[in-house]
Amino acid sequence: MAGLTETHHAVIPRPASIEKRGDAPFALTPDTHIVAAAAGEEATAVADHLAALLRRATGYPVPVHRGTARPRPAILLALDSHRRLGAEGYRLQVARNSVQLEAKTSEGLFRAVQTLRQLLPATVESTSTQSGPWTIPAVSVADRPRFGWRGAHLDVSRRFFSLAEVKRYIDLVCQYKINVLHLHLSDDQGWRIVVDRWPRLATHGGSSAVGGGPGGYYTKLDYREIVRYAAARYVTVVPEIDTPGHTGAALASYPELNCDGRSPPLYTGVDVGFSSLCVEKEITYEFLDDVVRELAEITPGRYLHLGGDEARATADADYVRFIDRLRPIVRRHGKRMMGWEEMARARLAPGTLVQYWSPATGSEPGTAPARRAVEQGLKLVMSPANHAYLDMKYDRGTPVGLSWAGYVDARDAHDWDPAELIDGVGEKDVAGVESALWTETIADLKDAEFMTFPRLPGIAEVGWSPRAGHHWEDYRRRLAAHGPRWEAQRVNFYRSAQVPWP
Ligand code: TNX
Repeated sequence: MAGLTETHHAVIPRPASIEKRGDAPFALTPDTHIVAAAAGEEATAVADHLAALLRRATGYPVPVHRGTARPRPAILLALDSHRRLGAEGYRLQVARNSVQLEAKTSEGLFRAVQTLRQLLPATVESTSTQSGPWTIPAVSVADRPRFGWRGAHLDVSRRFFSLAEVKRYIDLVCQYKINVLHLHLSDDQGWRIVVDRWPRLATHGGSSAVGGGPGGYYTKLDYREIVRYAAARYVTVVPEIDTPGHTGAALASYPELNCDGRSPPLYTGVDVGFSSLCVEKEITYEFLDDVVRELAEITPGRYLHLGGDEARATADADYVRFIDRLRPIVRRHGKRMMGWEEMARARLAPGTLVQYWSPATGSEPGTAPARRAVEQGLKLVMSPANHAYLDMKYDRGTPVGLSWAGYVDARDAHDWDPAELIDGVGEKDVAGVESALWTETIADLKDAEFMTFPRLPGIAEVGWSPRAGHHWEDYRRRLAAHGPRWEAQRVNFYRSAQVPWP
């Protein structure tokens, strides 16, 4: 297989197995039908999703049929419980007169659809009708992910992104089999979600942004719409309310949350580590109980992220006491906690997920929180800043971004292994990977796209593809073929000199 990958496909993440078959390609024509043989609404929804995508660029009718009748030529979606594919795995067989997608779940079918898209010409991604030919090479794919967690984090606090912008971000990242959207909903510069019991969080705390920008917030209806839109693409939303630091917007909204009873003004700078909830005050925990309850009510996913990073304005002992108080609140509302690596300083409940963000490796001091998490029997989501931070500049010339973790070019985003970075952290300790897009220097969605592409596909491949066969040379050739796909979608991507763009 290894020798073939370079020449016959440009699929990212690289499938576990993809082989060329001795058959002519399948060609989409005005007569192509989609058949949803799989019982159930969800699989039909995946078929409809594929049909909508194909109609857009081909202009063909692409009707969807339910049941087993099979008009030819057809693209067939089927659920097959006998196959050992796991929740997200799938098989995809392309022959001259049929395309078959099989999975155990509709989620697996959705992942298969993303592979199929990438086997079609790049112009299939256009939003207007293009001329074909619309051929799909005859291949046989058997695929399943290495890790169950492949997240994309988006900081909507430092900059607010509208509902439409968040949807576009979901649409772009789900093509790379990302299955988690981590929304950083609160920080010093902005609180972006309505909490009914504490309305000023949104109306005051959400009224600004970095640099004094316009701000904004999601109503509960908006948030539910994000959750629904993401779920339709098999992406789970993980909301983050950062605590006990990064809480300037909350402290500015309610004087009683401050130890001295006085609200600071809204913060519009880019410093970190100066704010803290008042650990001694009971009202802090009443506040957190309300926030966690209201957020849990509108979040179907099992995790709530409670931050915990850079709490430099909270004394060590206070930090541990704070997490001790937070733990039962999250449990009471039926969720599991997720936190940045610093949280592993405290005792955490079984099932808590710890997100590693330090660029430290091996047994460097910065890796200690990761080991503390593993010693507590917890799993890590890996977001090492020198590989997975999309707010780092690509190089000296990048017009936006930071560089505290160094420059991160396309190769850095792809050339790492989450199970080999840290001494004492192996495959079984890793839940998966996540990119992080902090937005202190990001003005708008165009900037966000520029920082996300072409790096996010590399991180997605680290999370999905088997360790064996992870080669930059092979990857960068596949990556190059995605340039035209992004052009067709009008994605503002960075033309890294490391990639042989066509
Ligand atoms: C550190 S990494 C932060 C964020 C900043 C980011 C900028 C982490 C958990 N916290 O507050 O936005 O650096 O790169």
